[in-house]
Amino acid sequence: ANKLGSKKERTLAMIKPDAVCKLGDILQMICDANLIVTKAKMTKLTWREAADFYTEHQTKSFFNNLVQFMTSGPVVAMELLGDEAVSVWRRILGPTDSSTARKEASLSLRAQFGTDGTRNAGHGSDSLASAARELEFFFPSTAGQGPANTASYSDC
Ligand code: RTP
Ligand code: MG
Repeated sequence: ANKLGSKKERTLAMIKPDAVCKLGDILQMICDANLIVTKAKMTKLTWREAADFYTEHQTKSFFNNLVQFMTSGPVVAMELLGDEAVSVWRRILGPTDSSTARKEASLSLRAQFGTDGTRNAGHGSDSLASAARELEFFFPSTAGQGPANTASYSDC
């Protein structure tokens, strides 16, 4: 924790295929929440990659629908950095089911851009441990990655 008692964290945010066209609005929400984008990548997941990413859900009834959806178009994966980034980004996303999200007072990302319980616009790591695994999934660490991307923000 820093002197204000807050914790800088990194989390993996993913814009799912149904919301990639809303990237501009979503970046604004990230910015408004005082999170910064330190890595970003657009990619189309293969069936195997999506199944591997969501391996904890492989026995769930919705698993096939989920993988089908996640491979239906490109996704945008981002590393977000900020105070309590894991929970802050989850709060921006809102409830898993977009219909539930729309019943809440706050206009979350899923309330605005999601459709239902599966097509729900975004993903966020649910813990620091998940964040470490999911960041490694999209942004594998290699030797000599160069200077931290955060440095550039002071010139921006
Ligand atoms: P995520 O992992 O994508 O950030 O979402 P989450 O933590 O809010 O929800 P989780 O339980 O981890 O579920 C992962 C994703 O599976 C799809 N899903 N479909 N009943 C359903 O049809 C159902 N339940 C979950 C959603 O895309 C959910 O985000
Ligand atoms: Mg989850």
